Amino acid sequence: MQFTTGLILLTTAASIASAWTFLGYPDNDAGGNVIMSSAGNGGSVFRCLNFQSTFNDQLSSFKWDRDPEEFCEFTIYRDPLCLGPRLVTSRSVTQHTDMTPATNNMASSVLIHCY
Ligand SMILES: [Ca+2]
Repeated sequence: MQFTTGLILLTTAASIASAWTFLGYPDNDAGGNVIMSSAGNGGSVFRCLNFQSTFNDQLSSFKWDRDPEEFCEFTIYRDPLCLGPRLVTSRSVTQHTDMTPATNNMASSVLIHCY
């Protein structure tokens, strides 16, 4: 009986695609081709993602999703290597947002932190 329950739990866990996903777009309302796509499995993560040089200073909107059971946050930075001013940061489970006029076309990197 306990063995069967364990199998069901494993199957359920495997069906969860990712603990978090971040998608970046060059236009508002998730418009244009994706310029940043990253996902991870949670646990302890401290990962800085630089936009490719082609897409530097292009970000106009993004989609963030995370598993409600994972404690993950993201921070979008103005400069590469997750340096410089923080443009957006959140621990929300989902956030689909346009950049503000003050932060549009400025992003160079994204920090993902799960703990
Ligand atoms: Ca843009």
